[in-house]
Parts: sequence; C-alpha cells; structure tokens
Amino acid sequence: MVLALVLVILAVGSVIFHIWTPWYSTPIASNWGSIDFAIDITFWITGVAYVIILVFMAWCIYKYRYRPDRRADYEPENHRLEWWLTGITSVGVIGLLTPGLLAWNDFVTVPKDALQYEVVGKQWGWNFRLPGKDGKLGTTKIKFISDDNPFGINPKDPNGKDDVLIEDDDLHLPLGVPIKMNLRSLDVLHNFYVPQFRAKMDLVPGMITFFWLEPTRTGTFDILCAELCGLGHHAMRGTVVVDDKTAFNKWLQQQETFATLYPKAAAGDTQLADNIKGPEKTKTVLSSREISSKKLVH
Ligand SMILES: [Cu+2]
Repeated sequence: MVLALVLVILAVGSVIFHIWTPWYSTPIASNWGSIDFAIDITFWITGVAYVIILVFMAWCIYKYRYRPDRRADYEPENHRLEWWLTGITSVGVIGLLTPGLLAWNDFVTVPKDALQYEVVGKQWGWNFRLPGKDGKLGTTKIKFISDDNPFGINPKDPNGKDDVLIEDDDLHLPLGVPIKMNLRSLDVLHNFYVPQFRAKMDLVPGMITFFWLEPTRTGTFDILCAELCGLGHHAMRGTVVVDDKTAFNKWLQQQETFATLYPKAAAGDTQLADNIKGPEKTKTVLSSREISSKKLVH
C-alpha cells in the first residue's frame, strides 16, 4: 500500500514540478515556433501517458493486493482491450512524430533568397564567414588551411577574395532575413546551438552541414557547442547579435575581407599543406592543436 501511495505522490509531484519548474525555455528569437510546438506536444503526450501509467499501477497494487481468500483470474487474451491499446498507442505515436517531421521538412528546405553564412568550428572556438558584395562564398579546401589562411579559402576562386572573415569576434545577423548556416569543422564533431533560435546542427569533419533560420527579434544571444568535443568543450562559446538593417550594414562595413586580412594567401602566395611531406606534416597538425590549447589557458 505504501508503494501505491509513493506512485501517486510521484505522479502529482511531477505535474506540480512541471508547472512550477525553475527550468523554462528562453523567449524564442527565430521563425522556429514549429520546433517549440513539437516539444510542447511531446511534453503533453508523454506527460499524460506517464500520469495514466503511474496511477494505473497504483490502482492495481491497491485493487489486487493479497488476500488469502482470493484466487487470480486466468484471462490470457482480451481482443477488445488489445484493440483499444493498439488504437490509443498508434494515435500517441502519430502525435509524437508528425509535428517533428513537419518541422524537419521546413528545417532542411532552405528559402532560395537566403543569405549564405559559414560557421567554422574548431577546438575550441567559432569563426564565421559571410559573402562579400558578390553574394557568393568562395570555395574552400582542406589543403589550403594554414595560419595564413585559417578558413582554407581557395585563392584561385574570385568569389573568395571579398569574403568577410569574422575571427574570434561576435557574429551579427540581420533581422527578418532568412539565413542559411553552412557548417564546417576543422577537427572533431561540434554542434552549433543558439537556444533562442531553437535550431542546432552538428559540424562534421570532412563535410558541410547546414540549417536555416530567420531572426525575429533583435538582441544578443550565446552560441554554445552542444557536442562534447574535448577538454575545452565548456569554453566553446560565442556571441551572436541580431541587428536591424541599419546597425547590421554599419557593422558589415567595418569588417575585414580575405583579401585585406590575408593578402598573401588571397594572392595564392603561400605554401600548401600538400607540399609538406612525411613527419613534418604531422608536426604541423600537432602544433596547431597546441596553439588552440594555449589560447584556452590564457
Ligand atoms: Cu565543440
């Protein structure tokens, strides 16, 4: 009987905690209300199922408690009950999956007029690249990555010369404009996450992943890495600022491009990683890791 009481207290306590919880979603700052809706529906369906199951178990413990004069019924099949349970479970699963699938369909269907942004993650920080006046990001290749070309921009691609590079600084986004985030990692798995945007996506070494969003209010928000990516994972933070059009254009004009920041690399005047052979190549990779960890300490 004590166990039945504990189960009821657990059910009631969970509902009260959910209503009075100190954990809540920050106010949304993007178009992804459909993701919030999918989470709300999931809470409702799993919450109702959780309460029903706990209360049912408590009721069974009470009703079928041991009595010396009572024998158990034998009823191995009950078709009516099975149909009911199958029907209710199916409705629950459809309710759980549908809002998420609809939101995902929108999430991977990028509007044609979206601005192209690039996010580059590394142990442990974020860099960003925006297209210049031509509206196109230059192509990149791993072999072009060096201290003089940290983004690995192809010097032969004219679209890359005017690319705006944001290193160790805040990312700015214009309000009310769809933006496609192209994500690259220089080392291990990372995950770009801004809680207020609701959107997040893995950065996978060797491939470009993406998502899109449209900022719906101005403000300053934290960028977090949501994938355990090494010792400095907790420190892999950044800041994103959503500006109105005037403030955004003012900020954009003050930024450096590939050609102004790394003139030698932009002119194709650097040694490629491909040209370094054998042990020296390994040494270069190690030393860049050492630089990253030194940055973290200071
Ligand atoms: Cu990370």
